[in-house]
Amino acid sequence: MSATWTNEPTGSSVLLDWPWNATSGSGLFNVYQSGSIITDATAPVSPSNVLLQRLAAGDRHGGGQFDFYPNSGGGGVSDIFIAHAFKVLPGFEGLSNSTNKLFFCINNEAKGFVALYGLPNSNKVLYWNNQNSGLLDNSHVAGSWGDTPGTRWFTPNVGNGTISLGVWYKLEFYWKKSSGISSRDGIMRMWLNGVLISNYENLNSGSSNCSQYTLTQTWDGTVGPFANDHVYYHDHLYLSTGGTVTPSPSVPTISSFTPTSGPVGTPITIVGTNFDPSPAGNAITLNGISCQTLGAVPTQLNTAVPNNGTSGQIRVTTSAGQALSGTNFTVTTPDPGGGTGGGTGGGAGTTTYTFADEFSGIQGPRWYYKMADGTAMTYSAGSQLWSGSQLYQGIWQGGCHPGTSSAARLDFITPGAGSLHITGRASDADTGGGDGVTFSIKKNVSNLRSPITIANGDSTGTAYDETTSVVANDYISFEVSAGANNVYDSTILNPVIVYTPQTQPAEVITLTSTNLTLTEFTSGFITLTISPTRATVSVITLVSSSAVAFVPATVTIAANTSSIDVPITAGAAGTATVTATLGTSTTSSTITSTLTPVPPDPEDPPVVTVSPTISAYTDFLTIYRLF
Ligand SMILES: [Ca+2]
Ligand SMILES: [Ca+2]
Ligand SMILES: [Ca+2]
Repeated sequence: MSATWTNEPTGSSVLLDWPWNATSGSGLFNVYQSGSIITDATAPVSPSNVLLQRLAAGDRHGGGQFDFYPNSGGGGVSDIFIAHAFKVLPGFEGLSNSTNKLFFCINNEAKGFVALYGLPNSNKVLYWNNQNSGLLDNSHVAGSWGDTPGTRWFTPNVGNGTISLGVWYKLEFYWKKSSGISSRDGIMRMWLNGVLISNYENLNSGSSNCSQYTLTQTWDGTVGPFANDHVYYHDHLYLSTGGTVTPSPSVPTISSFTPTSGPVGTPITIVGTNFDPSPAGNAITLNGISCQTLGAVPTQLNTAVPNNGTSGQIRVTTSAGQALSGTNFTVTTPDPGGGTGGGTGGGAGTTTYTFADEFSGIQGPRWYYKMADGTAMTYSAGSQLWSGSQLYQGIWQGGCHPGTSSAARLDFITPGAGSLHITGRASDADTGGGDGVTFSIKKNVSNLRSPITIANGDSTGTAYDETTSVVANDYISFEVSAGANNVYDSTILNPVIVYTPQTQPAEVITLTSTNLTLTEFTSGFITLTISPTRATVSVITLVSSSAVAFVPATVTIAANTSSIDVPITAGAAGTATVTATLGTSTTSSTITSTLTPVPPDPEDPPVVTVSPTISAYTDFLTIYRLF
């Protein structure tokens, strides 16, 4: 793996490592002998030479074209990693069709490209377009929109792909073909400055190899007029292939959850893969409503129905991507009487942890088997015993034995903020002799109650019953120490801990969105605003009432962010309503598509406003002409 390009698949073979000290060479062709090498000391990868690529004000075509044919004698490559350090200079407006191409990754079925998508003088976001004339069907892919089958746009579905002007970026891109012409196992990933922003692993990418990389701003598409030069600096270009894609898949999956229904406060266990082992690394929503992550291991998450919870799908978002449950969790009206849930330690939302039942040969996720200084004990499956380093020091199901000078220590890690109710009884389990033990219960090192002295022969022992407020990852330690000697010091250890999550404040969300009027077959944005902002990402579902307006299926408002620009593409003239929904909150926009103005006098220079789809089709014809 390259030290500069940290997301390059391991074991890749370098195809091109080009610092832009020249505009061509090593198989890189400067098709129109355009561009120039200048210096920029701030270039991040291979200063200070950079390629200056310019699309001059008023140009309708051009901007230069630089081609590379990977494994040109051997039929291309089945996967390609493209790393690229670039900067877009201030003054850049963007083209009227929103499609500011950066580079192409091409195979026989598609002429795909990465674009800085966005209307002139508004935010530009790194999108992928799998430009093709219907050979590929990606209509199943959430986070994409466009033709079925055919060309679609793929939005950043993991992170923020917004580009600022005048700032250097390190973009990493990975593409892998599908195993068959209609297979859905192609991959497209993008990282911006090392952070994953797009991760699609279920693509119909076509079954032919990538045969061409092209750096160009327009590639023969006809673009509308713009007032300022569009200038890109390219510091470095790096292409490789054939590496092992790891970790793959890193995107979380949800295989099941239990229970499948319950009232507000009901604990939910989510089973799946690739969850973040840190609770804070998993954002959980139920029907779009944020839930607390109460516990996390890679294959299991614990949460509870929030106070304002409503029935719907469960979504888990990690740094690697999102998983959405295939079925709904149903929020029921609570049973006012005792009902079936009225047993001991009850109350909606509580979770009971019984050590004697949950003893296992694995450290965590709740119970940890330690020596007094916190060092982990070692498990023997044959004897089902955790052993410390000192003679007889150990913990087993329902009991423990101290070492000569180091206690046996059982830790319980708190799953989240709330309170713990801790009960049990400490007593002697071996009345054969010795001087007894001391039994302590501590919270984060400090005694939670005064230590219990258990004399040898005290098989009745002393009950404990403690309640304490906690935050996530507070730990409770049950420690048994030997006294003057550790003979006959086996001790009963049977704590039961009832965890009650902190009540979550009811969340009231207001969504608002703007209306938009567009000329038919052009694109624009509506602004979707959320109030108040939320500490977690908000995945908002979008629906258009008709083919007058095309919208992405979902958009994601980043944590602590108040709004997002939602791309809208107008279809044939008419009016559509776009509805945005998050949980029980909803808003609507009116999208008006108007007829294209009467064409100008044929003697005037043509003014062509091109939709992404028509542009895509034009490009598609062009590439087939080139072939
Ligand atoms: Ca350079
Ligand atoms: Ca003793
Ligand atoms: Ca004893």
